[in-house]
Amino acid sequence: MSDEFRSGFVCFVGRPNTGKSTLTNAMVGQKIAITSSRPQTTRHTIRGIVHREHTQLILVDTPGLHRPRTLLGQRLNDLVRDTYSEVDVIALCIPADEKIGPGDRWIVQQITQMAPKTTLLGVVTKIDKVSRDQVAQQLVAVSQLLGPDADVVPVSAVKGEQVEVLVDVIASKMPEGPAFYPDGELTDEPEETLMAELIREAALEGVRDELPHSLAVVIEEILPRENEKEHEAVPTGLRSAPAMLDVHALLYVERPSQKAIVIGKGGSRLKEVGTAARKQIELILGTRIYLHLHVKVAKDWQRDPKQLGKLGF
Ligand SMILES: Nc1nc2c(ncn2[C@@H]2O[C@H](COP(=O)(O)OP(=O)(O)OP(=O)(O)O)[C@@H](O)[C@H]2O)c(=O)[nH]1
Ligand SMILES: [Mg+2]
Repeated sequence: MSDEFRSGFVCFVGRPNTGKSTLTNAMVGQKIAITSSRPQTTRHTIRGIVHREHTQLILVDTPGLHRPRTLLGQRLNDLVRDTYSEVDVIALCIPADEKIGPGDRWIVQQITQMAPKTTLLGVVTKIDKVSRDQVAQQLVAVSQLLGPDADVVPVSAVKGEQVEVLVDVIASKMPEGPAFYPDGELTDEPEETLMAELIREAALEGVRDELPHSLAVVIEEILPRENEKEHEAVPTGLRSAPAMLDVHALLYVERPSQKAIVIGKGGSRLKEVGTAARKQIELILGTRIYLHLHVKVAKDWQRDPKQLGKLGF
């Protein structure tokens, strides 16, 4: 391979819960996208940047594709389709432990229709969950799905297996060109969005049924603590920041019964969510924060165009 610098965009697509965001984080080397065992965790495209000596890859993590049941679902599908035309490589993620189904075939059909010229790559995710034989079988199945021209790479983002191989394979498909982002920049997510997402991730933990889909988080206000001393500033994390921030966030749910669940008995669950989210935010941003969480009902917001607009969809 030549010494030329290569750079470009790759988007990870796939059904919900196939490990796209976990893989994005593993390749970037830091958590920038939230993950959960509930399907449809990711709700906007998230850019993660991978820096290597001769390469810069911009990863675009996308919401899982599925048959939409709400206006939110439709909007998310449209969002993913918009990314097809903007990337050099489309990487379709299929877990090693699930059979290829109509959902995967539908995605491949969409991609070949919308972006017939874009390089398509198969990624078999979660290989730590099955035997080597099963991985081999899934590689064959994905190869058959995508056709003979597509490379297929097996990875485990959780175990870190084959992650660098995937970086190399994607890099080899990128055009020659300069870096798009300065060294060390890992994402272009605004801090406010990161905070809101980490709060939503903490709130997703342990809730069931429809509730995960009904949750949305909005940061209302971020205020630096006035009487904190200058020299107490924490010099770590993504960016330098004041010693302490007061963060006011609103958690939206769709029904009063959900509000009660999220708050918990005597506010106990909300307190747990606040503690978990605060730790994550402090770790990633390197700033001490005080979280003020409030829960509000926005009736059926997933189906309501006006409310969706207010929540940024
Ligand atoms: N064992 C194992 N689990 C994994 C791996 N990658 C992801 N997972 C798990 O799979 C679940 C879904 O992971 P996500 O990364 O949130 O999946 P996603 O494709 O981004 O999901 P959506 O955003 O909903 O489309 C989580 O519980 C992850 O911990 C892996 O390599 N091995
Ligand atoms: Mg995701």
